[in-house]
Amino acid sequence: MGNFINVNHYKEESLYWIELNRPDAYNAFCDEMMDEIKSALTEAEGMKDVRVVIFSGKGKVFASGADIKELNAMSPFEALFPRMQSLYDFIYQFPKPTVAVIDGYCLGGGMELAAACDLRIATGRSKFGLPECKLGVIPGAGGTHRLVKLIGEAKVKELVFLGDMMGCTEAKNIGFINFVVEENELKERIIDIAKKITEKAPMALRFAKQCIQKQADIPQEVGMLLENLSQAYLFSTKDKSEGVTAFIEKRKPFFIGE
Ligand code: CO8
Repeated sequence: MGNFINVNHYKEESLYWIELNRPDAYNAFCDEMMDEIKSALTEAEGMKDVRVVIFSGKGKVFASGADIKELNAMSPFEALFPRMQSLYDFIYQFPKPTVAVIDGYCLGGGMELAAACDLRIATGRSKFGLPECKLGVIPGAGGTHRLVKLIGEAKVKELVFLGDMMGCTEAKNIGFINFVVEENELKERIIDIAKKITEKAPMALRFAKQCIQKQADIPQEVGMLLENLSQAYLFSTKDKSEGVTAFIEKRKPFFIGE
């Protein structure tokens, strides 16, 4: 595993942790940090025994968004091919389950990164918001698209137009946060949740993720066909035989991801 400056990354059993590590800048995303996240993800993708990738933030912040100090140096041409948007697309399409663990501020690009993950866990003191229009820019890394699918047009417009932060209870009520967790139980609860994912067949999770994500963009009959084709493929996997056999034999399945 390479050593990065802006990101801590390590593997613990089948979990791969990516911790945003610029606490002095409230974990704002500088270019190097985004490159490091991409490299860490590429490493996690290649490790067969990694089953879940977990994003967290060092200190009492998840992430405060793009590094505002870099924005004035960015040209319109660079903004046309934004690193952040392409990184978050990579995260959204990532073949393994991803979980964002939020403890503290989750703003702008931080909220968009969380939206690109499959599940979100947050502490009660966390705060969420999309303050980009105060800076003269928009949430340009899935905030006007992926996030709208997740929490709806009206709520995204409210967050963008007013620029106010919302608390964790509201974020849970609108379906952005899956689990609210006490700060002192955070690590334990993350591991409990992640372990439940690791007990499932990896290929089944991968196909389920693709089917679920594509549904909103395709007609129902095409979605059903995608579901059928995915299922037919899964019926040819060793893990499907193992899962069914383990149930019949009343034991835990041992999945190998094939
Ligand atoms: N970028 C750079 N530095 C930051 C950022 C940031 N996003 N947020 C905080 N910091 C730094 C501060 O400058 C400060 O550093 P220093 O001590 O050196 O002055 C340190 O972190 C602590 O910040 P504060 O003193 O402001 O701490 P507070 O507790 O008073 O406030 C807040 C915390 C509310 C989080 C406040 O810092 C804040 O409002 N931050 C900015 C949040 C924001 O506007 N985020 C959106 C950024 S834009 C974005 O994400 C998408 C842009 C799309 C670009 C697309 C390109 C193509």
